[in-house]
Amino acid sequence: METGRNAASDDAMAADDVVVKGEMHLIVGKTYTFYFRSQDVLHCAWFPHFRAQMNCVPGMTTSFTIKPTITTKDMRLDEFVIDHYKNINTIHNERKRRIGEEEEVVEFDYVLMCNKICGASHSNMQMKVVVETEAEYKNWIESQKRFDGGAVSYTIGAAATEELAQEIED
Ligand SMILES: [Cu+2]
Repeated sequence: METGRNAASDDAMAADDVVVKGEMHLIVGKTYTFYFRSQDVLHCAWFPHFRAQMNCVPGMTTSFTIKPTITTKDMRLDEFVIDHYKNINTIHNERKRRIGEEEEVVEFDYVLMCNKICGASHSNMQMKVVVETEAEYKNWIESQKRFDGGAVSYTIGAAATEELAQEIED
């Protein structure tokens, strides 16, 4: 039974969960269904580049299904994205120089943000999203730790099998 925010630490079934902070990795071409809940107030999960958003409502579960089709690396090679980020970096670094900070180069990343003004920490509610090949995903996930501290093992092809099963069900 779920008893609170850290309930997973009391649940032996959570031992092989992989809990990561700050970014989400998705395999290109795989279908994902996200389920949303809220433990406090109304939030809104927004993937602006995927044109997908959904309210996260206390007391109920909402969801949407997406299939990312372009990797982060390929997006960074897109002419429009290159031009757009050239402009962003020009404006960004003009400001950096004006306030005496070191210049930096910002690159395109997919992002997940909260799209409801939900409270004082609203502007912290954003996360980098990396869309990558399954081989790249395997490298990344296997560099993470399981909830119980153990090593993570990922089998290439497991995601394709899951997707096939889902399409058959539909
Ligand atoms: Cu918010």
